[in-house]
Amino acid sequence: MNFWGQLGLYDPASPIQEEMILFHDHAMVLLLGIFSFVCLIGMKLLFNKFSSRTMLEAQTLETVWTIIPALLLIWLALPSLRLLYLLDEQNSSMIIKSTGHQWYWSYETPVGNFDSYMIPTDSLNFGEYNLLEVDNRVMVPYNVNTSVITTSADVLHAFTIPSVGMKMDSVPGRLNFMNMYLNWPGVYYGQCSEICGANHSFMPIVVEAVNVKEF
Ligand SMILES: [Cu+2]
Repeated sequence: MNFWGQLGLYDPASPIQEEMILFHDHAMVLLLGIFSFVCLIGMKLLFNKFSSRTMLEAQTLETVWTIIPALLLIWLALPSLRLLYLLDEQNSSMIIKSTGHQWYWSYETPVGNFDSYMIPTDSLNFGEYNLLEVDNRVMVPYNVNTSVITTSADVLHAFTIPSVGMKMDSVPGRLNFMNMYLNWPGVYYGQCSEICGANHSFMPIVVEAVNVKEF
């Protein structure tokens, strides 16, 4: 949890999510910079008496206001491309397959196959999260490169874990891949992120990262 409560991004639990937060901050510098500049110019326009009725062209000014934004866009695009290719990186020692169903997830892992249903509110234990706990968590070793493959058995779903920086569509008849590398032991929560029907809100994802020896 950050200073703003739960308004901002989650604390990162994987190198990819750390990179995404850095890129978010990088883009925010540009965004706030342009916003402040436009505000400043707007104020200047309001409070001066200049007139340019007779001005027909200004070559230098046009060159400057074309080249500077172009450079700013490159400054934004290069780290964005770097992050895009980092997301595609695959060198996994383990593969987990998750299949979306209406309305639960099923998993195929090296240690067994199982279904994972949400625990209804009236059967929660003290301290558990409402609408986020499942009966069978996915166990994954931390500090190990894992691939998650996702697909769907019926309609579109989306496999998402915000603190790990994962979000990918689960599409019937297709396999989508993403690398997952967890920095620390812990329990990471996510939810289906593609409207898939009446109980879309009730098919959470829970990944538990454990030491590779326990695993
Ligand atoms: Cu859904």
